[in-house]
Amino acid sequence: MLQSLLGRVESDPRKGQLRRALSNKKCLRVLEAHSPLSALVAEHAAIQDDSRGERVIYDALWSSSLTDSTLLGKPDIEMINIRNRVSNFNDIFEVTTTPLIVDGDTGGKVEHFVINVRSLERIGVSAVIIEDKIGLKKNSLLGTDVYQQQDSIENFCHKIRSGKAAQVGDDFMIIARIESLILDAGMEDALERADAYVDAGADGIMIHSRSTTPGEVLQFAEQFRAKFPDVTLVCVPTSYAATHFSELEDAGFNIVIYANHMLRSAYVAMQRVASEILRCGRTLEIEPYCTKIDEILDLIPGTR
Ligand code: SPV
Ligand code: MG
Repeated sequence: MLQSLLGRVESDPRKGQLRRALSNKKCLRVLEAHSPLSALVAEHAAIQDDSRGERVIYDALWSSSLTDSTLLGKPDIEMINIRNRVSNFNDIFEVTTTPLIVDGDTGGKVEHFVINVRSLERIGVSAVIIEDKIGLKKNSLLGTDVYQQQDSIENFCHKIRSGKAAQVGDDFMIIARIESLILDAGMEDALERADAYVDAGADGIMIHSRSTTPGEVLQFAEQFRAKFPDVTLVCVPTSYAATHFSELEDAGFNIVIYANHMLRSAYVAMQRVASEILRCGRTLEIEPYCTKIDEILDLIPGTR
């Protein structure tokens, strides 16, 4: 029984691809995908960067709690939990080969988290990121405008340790997300938590910020790197959007997540089209904002 479970977990090549990419590249680019179609768009996006002499692609996909919830018309309060999202992950896996990093919210109850770790690992997810909050989770970018509570270091370390003990193979990663800067608990608190979470077995640290400038995450990266030269460091530059990838890469980040941009961009297009059809009384005017019918019919193999 255990043998067959181990066989299934270890036979999925996608899962280990994230660790391989991390050992081959200084820093990975990760794009949010909320559906198989958005995942396909992300997987096919590529540019030639002559200044770096490389073909630039997204190395992994991010399944965001914010966009998965928003897509279903629900608030980002951990109501659409990991188990509700698994079928979406599977649908994405059916049509792509890019590794997936899952936003695991707070990880929930430890007893639930350990089961979810195994489920994610079994279906081929490469990593889960859990944030150190408890109680009713609200989106981090709301900061202190809403009531949000940070977990104790002790509790969160227990969750990390339990998750690591639950996974079957070596490839799956559990990344601990620190919310100290989001909740104005300060840099010292963030660094103390990073120490403790790495010590508890976290495979990486995500430092989140809602500042519109990168100063605090760059400061965190400098101090973290001095102590942990090799531990995976992750950031999500949604609010400090003017900061270039190369600046974060040079600061020592290993994963940069563009966390919600596929859904936000699709939403703008849908709003425009919905109101313009009403305004114009026909669809001719919005054609330039739509994929051509021939293109959509050719997009997915097997449609014709
Ligand atoms: C998400 O994408 O759901 C995240 C990142 O958790 S943030 O929205 O910035 O909290
Ligand atoms: Mg989230």
